Order: sequence, then C-alpha cells, then structure tokens
Amino acid sequence: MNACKQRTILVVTALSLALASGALGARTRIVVEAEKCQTITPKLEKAKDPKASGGEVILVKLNRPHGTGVKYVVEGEAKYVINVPSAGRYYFWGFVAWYDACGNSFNIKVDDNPPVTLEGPVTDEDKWAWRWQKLKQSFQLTAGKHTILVQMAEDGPKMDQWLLTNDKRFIPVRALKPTPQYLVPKQ
Ligand SMILES: [Ca+2]
Repeated sequence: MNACKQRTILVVTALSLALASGALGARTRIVVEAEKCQTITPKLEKAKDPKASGGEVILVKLNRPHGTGVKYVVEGEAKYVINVPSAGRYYFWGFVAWYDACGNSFNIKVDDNPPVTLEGPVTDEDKWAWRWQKLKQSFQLTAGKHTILVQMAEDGPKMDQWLLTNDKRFIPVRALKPTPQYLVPKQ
C-alpha cells in the first residue's frame, strides 16, 4: 500500500467516525414568514406588502410624533411555536427593514430567556431597505418545542421573515424559502 492510499483510508475512516458520532451534525435552517405567527397583539400588526416574501410582513406603525415610546416596554408581540429537530446552539436572524435610529429594533424572546434586542444601523439612504440582522446572543436549544416572541421595542420597524439556524457560519443575503414543517400550528 503506498502512502497516498494509506492517507485516503485514514481520512475516510476519520470522516466515517465523525459522521457516526454525530460530530458533523445536520445543519438546520428554520425559516419562518413573520406573518405566520400563532398570535399577534397591537402595536405589532400584520400588513400586506406585495414585494415581501409571502406578500406580508409584521410591523409597528409609525407613531406621530415618532420615537416617543418607552423602549423595552412591550406593547405587542407576535408568537411562534417551533419544533427544533436537533439539539444545539442556534443563531437568530431577522429579515428586517428599519425606519431610522429610533425605529430600528425589535426584542426577541426565546422561551424563558430574557428578551434580547435585535437592532442595527440605518441611514437615510437605506431607510426601509430589507436586510438580514443577526441577534447578538445565541441559544442552546433542546430538540422539541420552543416558543419565539418578536416583541415591539420602537415604532417604525418591519420584519418579513426570521431564521433560526445551528449553522454558525451561514450568512443569509436575501429572502429564504420558508420551512413550514417546523412551525407548530395554533391548537
Ligand atoms: Ca413575509
């Protein structure tokens, strides 16, 4: 047996062992249309948007005057229940459009964890432009049912979809194909 063949056998054996032990766990992408929530309460609401994925988004309408709400006081939330197929560390992304620096956030609450603010920069040039925004915190989740709340934080932002994935390196660019098989319907 030459050295090259030996190396190949070693690599194949190592890969087989890794697969057998689950070290290369399945990459899961749970993609949910924001409007496919179980429940939604004001001031969060659904709205038609022909350019959005699924033709709908969720949003907080602009207040007049804008930016006078008290941040972190929940005035409305959208609720989702999902079935996570495999345990692991999961990363949350929102496909969002921000209004301005006082309309560029939601709060995301996963199960009983404290809410985490999903927010990002916005300029006059990219006001209400759709972009994927990653939540700064990740979550260790068991396989099975989990509750996700998207909560109002400010007036003016919109959300088209959200993504929960155990693929740390995945960076979404545009709207993704929804995976309704992970959504638990309202009982
Ligand atoms: Ca949508």
